Amino acid sequence: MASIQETLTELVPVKQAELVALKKEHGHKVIGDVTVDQCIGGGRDIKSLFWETSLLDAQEGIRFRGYSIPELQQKLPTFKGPAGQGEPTPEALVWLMLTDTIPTKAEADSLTHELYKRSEIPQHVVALLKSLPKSLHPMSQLVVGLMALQKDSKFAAAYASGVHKKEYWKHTLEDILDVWAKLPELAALVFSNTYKDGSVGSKDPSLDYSANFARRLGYNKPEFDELMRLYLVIHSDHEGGNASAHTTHLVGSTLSDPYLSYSAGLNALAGPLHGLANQEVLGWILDLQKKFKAEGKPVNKETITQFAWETLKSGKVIPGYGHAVLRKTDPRYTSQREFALKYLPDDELFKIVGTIYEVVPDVLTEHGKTKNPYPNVDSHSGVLLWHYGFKEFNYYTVLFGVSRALGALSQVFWDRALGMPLERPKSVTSKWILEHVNNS
Ligand code: CMX
Repeated sequence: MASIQETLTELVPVKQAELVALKKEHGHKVIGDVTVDQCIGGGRDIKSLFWETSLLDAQEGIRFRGYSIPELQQKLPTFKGPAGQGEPTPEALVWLMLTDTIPTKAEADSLTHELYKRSEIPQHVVALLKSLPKSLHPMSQLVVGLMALQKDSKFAAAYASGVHKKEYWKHTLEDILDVWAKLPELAALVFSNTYKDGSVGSKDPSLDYSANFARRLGYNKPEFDELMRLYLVIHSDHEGGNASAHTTHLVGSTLSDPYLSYSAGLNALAGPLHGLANQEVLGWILDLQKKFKAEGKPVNKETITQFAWETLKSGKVIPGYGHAVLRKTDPRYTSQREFALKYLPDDELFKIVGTIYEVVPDVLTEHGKTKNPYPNVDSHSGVLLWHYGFKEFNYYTVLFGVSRALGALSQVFWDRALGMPLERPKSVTSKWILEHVNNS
């Protein structure tokens, strides 16, 4: 069986030739226009990014290399065996995102083994993380740790020694495998430093990426391992325009190595309109529960509606709802709901999430601003973690950060393999816009 490195060595020239042909035959054709609204409105829907690993449809949601989440659940290998014996593993998804092919169980397992081998964290990084104040947000701690790991970047070393540009992708792949391998370790250290005594649980070579991450965090329950697999799969990639993926791609386009590129992506993920919504949702649910308990009222459709309006009237967003691209319920929300129905149907917070879903879309529609009143991925993840006793919700975005690396860096691999150029779109001033529209 070919390793991931051997598989990609065969594939890279094929994909390079395909891209050359695409450019030669279709390079001059128009795929979109840009309006003034789009220019000053965050570039919504402007087709100007090249992203191979996934594609987002506004109605249908995300597809990874053409496969929807339910299709991944039917086709990708699991920890126990072939597809269908539980949640797919993130390693299997990574193989798919990198190679455009559904892996066999043996191929997915070889990637598990490859990552396990590379997972050690150097002592200087452990010491650095221990020196950080517990009050530093876990996302900031994760970024500090990843930046410190950059000392060992194989791409940066190869570049400094003058390697030919045709070889960039090989060194990039080395870094990417290292980053994927070490991120759960870093994340577990951040968790323990922030909430525990600095020590992490032990890992086991017979387990997969997700179960080992769970053990490092102190969780030892097969059901929680399944949740971790689902979580890491569904948060991994959401095409190229989201802030964390785009930032990673942009920074990578300067030939910053994968450590530098993904640290930048993590900083984008840490914003409340993006990945921080993961923690904000749980805070919002707990606040509403606390408020109505204190007032002696039940949490039901009426009180949730009241709380949602209070949030909107105080000039805040309802976290976990809305999306820049999606115009329907996020299938990542649906897959988490199905997990909850299977494993925790009677959980109190899960039921509240369900009731929120029954009322908030109507509230947001009546409010009249939000283009998409439906839930996104972040509206469900927190209650699943909470159910298993994972209550440190300031940390939740770190889990998102471990997952998003899988998609964003799979694309960085192809950016280097396909020789993608420095990203440099054109900006214009308001004066330029006025002159342009008046003269056209
Ligand atoms: N609650 C209240 N208002 C909302 C809203 C929400 N959940 N979602 C959008 N709006 C508002 C916007 O703030 C905007 O208001 P202004 O015109 O006053 O600026 C208006 O509706 C139009 O926004 P939009 O075009 O529908 O949405 P955007 O593409 O600008 O923003 C997003 C998308 C996700 C940032 C926004 O829906 C939001 O803030 N949601 C809550 C935060 C959240 O859940 N983020 C996580 C997204 C998923 C992820 O990246 O992890």
